[in-house]
Amino acid sequence: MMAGQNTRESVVMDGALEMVAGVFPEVAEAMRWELASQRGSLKMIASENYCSPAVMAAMGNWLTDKYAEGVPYSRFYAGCEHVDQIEQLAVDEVRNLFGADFAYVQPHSGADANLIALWSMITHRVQDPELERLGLKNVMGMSGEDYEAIRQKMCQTKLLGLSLGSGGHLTHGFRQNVSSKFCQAFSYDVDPKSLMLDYKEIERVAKEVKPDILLAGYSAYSRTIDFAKMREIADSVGATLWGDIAHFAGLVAGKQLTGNFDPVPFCDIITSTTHKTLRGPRGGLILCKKEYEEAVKKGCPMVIGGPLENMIAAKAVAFREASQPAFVEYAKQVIANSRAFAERMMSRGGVVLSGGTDNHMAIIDVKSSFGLTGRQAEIALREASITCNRNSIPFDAEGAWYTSGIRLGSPALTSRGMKEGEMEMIADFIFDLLKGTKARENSRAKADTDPNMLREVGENVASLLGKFPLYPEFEF
Ligand code: DSN
Repeated sequence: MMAGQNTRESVVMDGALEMVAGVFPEVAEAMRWELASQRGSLKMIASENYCSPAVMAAMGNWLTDKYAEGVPYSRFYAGCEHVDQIEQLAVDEVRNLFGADFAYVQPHSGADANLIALWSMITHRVQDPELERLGLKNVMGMSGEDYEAIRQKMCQTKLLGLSLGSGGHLTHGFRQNVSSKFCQAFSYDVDPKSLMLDYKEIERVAKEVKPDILLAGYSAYSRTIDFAKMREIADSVGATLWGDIAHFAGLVAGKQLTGNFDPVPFCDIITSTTHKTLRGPRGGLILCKKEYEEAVKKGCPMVIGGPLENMIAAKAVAFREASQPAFVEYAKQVIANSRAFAERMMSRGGVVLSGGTDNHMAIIDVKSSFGLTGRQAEIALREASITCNRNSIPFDAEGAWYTSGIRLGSPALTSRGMKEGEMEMIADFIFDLLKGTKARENSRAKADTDPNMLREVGENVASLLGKFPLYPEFEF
């Protein structure tokens, strides 16, 4: 579809903006600017993507007006026939997509999904056997003392996950996140030399900690996870295995992570977002083995007040899109693009953590490559319309605010149609720009880029973007 045509998508979205403008013009104006900004920059935030106009249309409509606490065909409100149908379609589609026993599509975000999953696992391991011992069906009939004893025991549950510094997520037991407040959180690190997961070390830590729950997943790590090995480690200490696939769900759905790297056959419970490599609306998702179904299904009211059926409709559309053969090609290209970028960056002398990538992201140590903090690099790149995020690297001396690294992802650029050649060009843009940027004395935030370099890279970025229009269906 060429830009400039009066497309169906254009009519719908432009009409929507006009309606918004009729009520609150400044909001509509900012929405138009945001589109212009996304069109006019290279989006390399590894956790972002572009969903389809069909996904957008499914989330912005009257479905938002329906309350539907409960699960399909078992709700606390009347009039749920149609949202029941939509939610069930989403559940069936995603179960088929991943080959999971059970799917729960209500979490509003990955963090919600993680909270629900964590409490479900704790419930399954501690509360359920205790209830059985007491001959009770649920906590309703329990004495206060019994409940307090169970609660205390639940809070002693041990969770072992990848540390935040090594690329784990806040919700994996970080001390300032609620996940570390209702259980005991422990962590393992990547190997200090290779900066990769070291399964022998994970096993050693697991034997020492004896976790009830072993977590495999990351937010900033550029390699794959061997889930078969993680299962072995979990089994060796009797732990439940939790996979957080928020970042790479699209690579699993797109059949690029198979065999030992496919989390589904090995994990008891899997959490994800739906908007990263999976290219759906913002939201969360849980997949699990049959035995966790009853606990997970109580995500509302355990964590969430009520499902957002408009977002669930959009998830259903995205799951259907991810089930198409074209999505396999997409996922394959995401990895090929990430590799092409990392290899080119390294060939120029940039330091890419762990010496490359096997997934959708590469993390550059900008401190040792360019003498910059992540914050300085992030700001300099944005000046040239390259959007990425600073990220701490393992054992980072610059801390989590300034950082020594930047994380660069290929999912959004791949959605825009870019291939290996473009990714190599982009690696050159980034290398040249950061090489031409000097940190200001005594500042970890400010830096100055050679104006000629900034202009040249900015022009090159604009020229490249011109060949890959974003949302050409929208003629505004
Ligand atoms: N904020 C997401 C990311 O950027 O990886 C994780 O929640």
